[in-house]
Amino acid sequence: MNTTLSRSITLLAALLAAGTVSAQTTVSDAWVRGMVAPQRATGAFMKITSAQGGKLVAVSTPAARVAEVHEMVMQGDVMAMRAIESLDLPAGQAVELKPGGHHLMLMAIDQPLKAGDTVPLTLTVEGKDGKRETLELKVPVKAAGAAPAMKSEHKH
Ligand SMILES: [Cu+2]
Repeated sequence: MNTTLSRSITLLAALLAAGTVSAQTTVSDAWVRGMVAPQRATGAFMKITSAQGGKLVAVSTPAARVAEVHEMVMQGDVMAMRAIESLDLPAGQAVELKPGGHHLMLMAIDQPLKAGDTVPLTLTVEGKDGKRETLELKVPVKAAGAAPAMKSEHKH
């Protein structure tokens, strides 16, 4: 058995025994877009469901020096993205982070992320009661696809 996996299982068992896993929030279909040089930033996408409702307040990863929650907004005729303080997670409703919409932005990446890599991501979700829940994810990197919003354009 893979040692990292067995260590995770041991940790999970310890957490369950301690009763600290609430499983309030679940994440599915998570992926990170693979990067093409000279990119130093990319996006992470997933579906997040909070059983009781709350908000995503923080994201971090050892793979990037900066990680933010972003939204897409129209600025005049141009779609732009900007960081937001938190992302609302209505109770029992899957919130989809996807290209062209809300996403997690990973920036200042020193080591390009390529298809086949796995990126550890930590999400912090604050419940309506103010309690914070931490989700540790292992997110697969998929090949860089066509996503106009994430590409930088060079005009000559
Ligand atoms: Cu972004």
